[in-house]
Amino acid sequence: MNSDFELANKRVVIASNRLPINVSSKQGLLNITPSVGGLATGLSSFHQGNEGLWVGWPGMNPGNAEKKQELEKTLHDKYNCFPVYLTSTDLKKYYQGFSNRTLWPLFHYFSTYTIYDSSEWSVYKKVNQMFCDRLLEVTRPGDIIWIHDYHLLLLPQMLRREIPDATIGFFLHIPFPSMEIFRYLPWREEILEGILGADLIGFHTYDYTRHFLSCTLRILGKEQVYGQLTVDNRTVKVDTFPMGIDARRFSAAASSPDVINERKLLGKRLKTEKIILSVDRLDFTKGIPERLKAFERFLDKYTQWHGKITYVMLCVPSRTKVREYQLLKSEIDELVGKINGRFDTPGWLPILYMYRSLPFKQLVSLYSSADLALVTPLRDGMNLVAKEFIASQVNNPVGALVLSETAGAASELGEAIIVNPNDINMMAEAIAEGLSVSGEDKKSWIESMSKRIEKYDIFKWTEDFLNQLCQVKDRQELNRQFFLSDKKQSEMHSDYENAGKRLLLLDYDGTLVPLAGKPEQAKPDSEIYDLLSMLTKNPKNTVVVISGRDCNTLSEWLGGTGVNMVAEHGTWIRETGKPEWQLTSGDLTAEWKENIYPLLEMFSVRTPGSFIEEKSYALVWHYRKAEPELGNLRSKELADALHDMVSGTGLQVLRGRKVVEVKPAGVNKGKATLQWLEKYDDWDFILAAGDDWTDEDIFSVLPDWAWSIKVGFGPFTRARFVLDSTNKARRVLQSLGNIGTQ
Ligand code: ADQ
Repeated sequence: MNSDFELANKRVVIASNRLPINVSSKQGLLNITPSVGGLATGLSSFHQGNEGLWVGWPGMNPGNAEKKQELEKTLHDKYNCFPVYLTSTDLKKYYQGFSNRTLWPLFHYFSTYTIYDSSEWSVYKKVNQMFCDRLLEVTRPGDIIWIHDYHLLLLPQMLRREIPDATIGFFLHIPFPSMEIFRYLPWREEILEGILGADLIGFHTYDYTRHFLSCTLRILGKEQVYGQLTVDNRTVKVDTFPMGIDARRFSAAASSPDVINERKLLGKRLKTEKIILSVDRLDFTKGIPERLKAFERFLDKYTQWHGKITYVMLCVPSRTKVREYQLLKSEIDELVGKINGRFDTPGWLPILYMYRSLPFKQLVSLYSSADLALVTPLRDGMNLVAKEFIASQVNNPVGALVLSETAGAASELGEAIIVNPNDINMMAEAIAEGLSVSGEDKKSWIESMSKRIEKYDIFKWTEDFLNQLCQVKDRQELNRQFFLSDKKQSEMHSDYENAGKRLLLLDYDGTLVPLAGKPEQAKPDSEIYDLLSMLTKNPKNTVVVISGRDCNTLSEWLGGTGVNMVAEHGTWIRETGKPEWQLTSGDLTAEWKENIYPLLEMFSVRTPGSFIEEKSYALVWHYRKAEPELGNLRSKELADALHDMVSGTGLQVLRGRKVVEVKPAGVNKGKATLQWLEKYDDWDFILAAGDDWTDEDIFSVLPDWAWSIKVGFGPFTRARFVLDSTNKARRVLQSLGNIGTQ
């Protein structure tokens, strides 16, 4: 499927907390500067080359309507941006509060820093709604809406409610934590449902993707198939997109005359043999105190480097109004003072600490002058600094990179010197290694990493994400064609009405009644009882409930409705009006059960919540009530073990919805269906409905013209049509039943 053409015709509207520019006011005049931070620097390059829009907080709230208008005009005309204005309370509770005191620490595994405050949550919801309202104003049909990051986790669902067929992508720039951490959130369901409003959900690494899918399964009970989930009637895709940078911009700048000049000035000013560099936003996730301690340990041990190196530590101020950040700033100031105080000599200062943002050229001059970069966050979604440093290595000799294993970038930049950022000794040794490594080694490491960074740059990353988003929309469109539309239903009605001999083959669990935790809880309610009775009363109808259930249960539950019944996936049959159940095959045995039972028992003991159901000619292991991931894993193990045991015995192992079943191989719902089909050769209406893999056997033996319906949405089926719930299946049957009575 190629979606390039479609993409080329679409406008991309980005929504993120901050616009890529920051507006402030100096003596009544607007001052506009680029925003700092991974998302803004990364996506700005894309935005500048695209006709699209960007919606977000501009960094200030102009006092009066006239100034607002002036700012909006400038933002729109010069930058294609639309502001969302936040009040000081919004900023306090939504931004400093829920975003940065709840989500940011929790998602970076700092659960002890995490504050749970319901008033902050309320404002978070309100601000997400403000973004939604703004997007509704500025978007037009056909736009691609691309929502970014943890500040706007509820926005995809809010927009989906307003524009059900919108194309919505969501990308998270920070880690998605494991289920064990995420479950701490009191609003975990709302957050997951909020994100699932998107059509495509992207993360930097496979681990984050895996964690998200594990949370949607364990918290919302949503099963995934190849990273695809079904939300209402929509297919939602979850995938990994490691974010790139505008690599050429960095390499070109590093060789430009301006930067060469900057480098010379820097060399003169620093007068040092080697430069060690770190560049971070000042944030507790970046591991700055740990890194300073490692640098101190290095100076203690490797005295031969005294006087020959300078550690340039560049920190950009961030979230300065949040208390934890203020405390961290004091801690860093003290550590720098202590280390410089311990080791400095006249003419040598070990650490040059800059607490500010630097213009692009100066930043690149630092990157390209450094002999060693220290990128050692305690946790980081990706970390673009590591990539920017590598892209700027145009000089000879090139620099070395020490990189934390807990930065998303580590999964792509394996040639770096990888460290555990909590291990001070390991980091001190890595600094020593990075300074001494041969030029040749460094060159080959940097070359390999540069190639990767150039290949998957920000443009490729964006294209990849947006193309996949269009493909998901194409797939949704394709799936929609299989939905039993109103038009198709009217066709079905007239087929039914004109038919003299109708066969209705209906599965029970998951088709007529919703799946229940325990088999005995899925008793027919009065509606289904009345519905079946109504259908069977019509003399033109032959109604067959064809189920995996045992004979007793079916007799007890459905005996009074007048339906024909097929039990145990086709092992037994009981025709309407006949008192006895008949075996469909003469050569069935049950002795094998005593050999298989102990294995199922062992799995039941090891899997809390699972249990065994014994039927006359089948054994079933149920795990619907088990913890979903454990249940899935155990079911695969059990099916493997059973396959080995039953090979050559005439038995078959079936993996159905939350069950593993062993039964005679020659028996299945398809064979039972054939018996009904062959009863008459002049059926002129056939309808079959089922939800499970076992029902695919029914669909596969039906004539092409039969109305076959898969209940519940799944990626693969042989049925011609799909209905998304038992409720809808009932409504369809009800409408047929009504025809007969009119
Ligand atoms: P950040 O946490 O902001 O981003 P990072 O990816 O390192 O982290 O990006 C920082 C950006 O700010 C870089 O582009 C860098 O050049 C710039 N920068 C830092 N200090 C600077 C300074 N003093 N002067 C000028 N520029 C400076 C979040 C996530 C990351 C993820 C990105 C992108 O936390 O894990 O990589 O988004 O998804």
